[in-house]
Amino acid sequence: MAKEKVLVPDIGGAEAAEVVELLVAAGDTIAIDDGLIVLESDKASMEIPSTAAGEVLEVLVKEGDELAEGDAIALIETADADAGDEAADVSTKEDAESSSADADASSDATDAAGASQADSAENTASADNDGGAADDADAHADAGTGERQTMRVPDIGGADAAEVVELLVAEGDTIDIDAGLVVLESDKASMEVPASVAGKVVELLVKEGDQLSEGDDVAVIEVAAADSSAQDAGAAAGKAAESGSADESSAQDKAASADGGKTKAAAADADGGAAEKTPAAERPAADSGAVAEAGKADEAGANVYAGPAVRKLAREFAIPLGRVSGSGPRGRVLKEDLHAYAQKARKSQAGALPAATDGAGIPPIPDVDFSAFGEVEIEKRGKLDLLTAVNMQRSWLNLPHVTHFDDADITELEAFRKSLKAEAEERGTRLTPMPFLIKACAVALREHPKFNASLTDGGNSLAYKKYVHIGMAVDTPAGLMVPVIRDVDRKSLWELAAEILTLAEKARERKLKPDEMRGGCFTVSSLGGIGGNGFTPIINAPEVGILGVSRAAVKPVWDGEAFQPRTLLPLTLSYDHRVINGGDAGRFMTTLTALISDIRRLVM
Ligand code: CAO
Repeated sequence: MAKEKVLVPDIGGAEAAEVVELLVAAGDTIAIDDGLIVLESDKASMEIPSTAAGEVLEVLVKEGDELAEGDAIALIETADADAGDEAADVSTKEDAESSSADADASSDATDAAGASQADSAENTASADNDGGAADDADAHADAGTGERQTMRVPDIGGADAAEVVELLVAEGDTIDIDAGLVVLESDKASMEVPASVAGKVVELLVKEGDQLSEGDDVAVIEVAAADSSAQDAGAAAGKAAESGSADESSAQDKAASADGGKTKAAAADADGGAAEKTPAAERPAADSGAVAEAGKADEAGANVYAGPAVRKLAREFAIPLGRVSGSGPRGRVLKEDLHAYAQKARKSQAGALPAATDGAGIPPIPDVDFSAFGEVEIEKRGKLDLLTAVNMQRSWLNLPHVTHFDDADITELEAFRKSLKAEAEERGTRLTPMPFLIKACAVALREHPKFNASLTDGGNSLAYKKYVHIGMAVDTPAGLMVPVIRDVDRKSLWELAAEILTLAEKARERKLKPDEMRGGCFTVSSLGGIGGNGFTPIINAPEVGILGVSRAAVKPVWDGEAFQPRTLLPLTLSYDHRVINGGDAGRFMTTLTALISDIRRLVM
């Protein structure tokens, strides 16, 4: 068995890159090319593949370490000792030198083969000095009059293609040299394609979802007049990109043969570095300051200084990168900054909505500074209000709501109710339509037990309740409350009338006990005393139905011979379509309206 140390290959010209993720642990068995760690520089995050197969004896780095080319990552006990010591020994400790020599060979090869590419990478500043080298015909052909340049995809770490996952600029944007144009993601790395010139984006040649390969056109930039040095360098980059694939492949070949095929990553990562190598490290402070400033105003984060991994994380959690202040060098946004932002956002919502929105995958509605349009007064929302919001949104997002509309003829009910007004007063109560409606619902629920059920067992079973407890929505100054009237089917209209009054009063005075708000099977929400022709109530999950009651009105109803003035009560039934079908709802409402229209049926 031989031991082999896997080293950091060329990392695209970056002096150092941070270990942001360990992909293996001691004891793991890995194959050649399996990712060992993820490194992130200020321009790219890349998975560093293993050059050996076998068992990981030791991981020699930890998250947060800054690594440079040639640093040791892991010690592998190679599986195929028989393959010959020669191959296995290439990267052993003793041979670390030869390994870095390989890396050098690879980068030499790159330099030699793609000189203009490498030059352009390094020499934004020196382009003036060796302008002759940069000013070749290709560069000018690409730059046209010298004012426009096409930015192309550099070497993408050996991947055949990478997907455009984010556009960082739009046509018309004015950008600095080195500003990211798009973020590309292959199965091994995520990287920004930076602009090698400053200027105006006149044409964006790609869209999200496009698959790009090395040398593909990304955008056309109208070079800023003052940016002549950048222009030269950019021209060189343009040329590099054009000549890149041939040069690179020969570079890779050379490097591969030099080290027995083990420096695939190194050669690949020698990198379209052309553009990448340039400036993050060399960018003048004023320049990055400007970028940071622009970033603040830029909600989407196009001009924000952040690495691809951070951008990816921000996308996953729908965090507007433009609003996150970066605590890294030159204002770079770090992962910790995203965590801090998310935590702050959560706190500021006082535990209100996250439960409802988390996981829904729906981008949040952005905060608006309303004071920009006129005077505003900010009032903190109460706990009850926030809790209602959470419940409403959770129900709305989880339950497929359908609402069924019908009218009940309450002409007789109203006549009967009015005839009892005096008696109600004597009893010290009030008889509104509500007790009749709640009673009718109880009878209908008994007849249609599915409406008195709830999903259980992850939706695989229905729990049919043998009791009929009905919730009643009460509008209170503090927010919406839903006390529950128990065993409605067993109570008289007078008992229900009294309980409705008591519970509504308790709700308004915030004296309801938690137990008085639990265990409902169905809810009635009446806006009849307030007004409206109809509304679609949101189901109080895990219940499967809710009845909305609107304001009754006298309307002409055709009786077959003439129009008769009848008092019609608009009813709406919202139901959970996972449990209730339209036919069920129609039958339930037919029963309910028949009961309400002829209250003698309530006692049958
Ligand atoms: N059509 C016409 N008049 C109606 C009516 C209807 N559908 N429902 C009630 N009324 C009348 C009542 O009869 C009463 O008049 P009288 O005193 O002359 O009889 C008047 O309107 C006021 O009734 P009320 O609202 O005080 O009493 P209620 O029993 O009808 O309702 C309660 C009690 C607690 C449900 C109600 O006060 C309430 O809070 N409703 C709001 C519910 C709500 O906010 N739902 C929305 C939830 S989603 O945001």
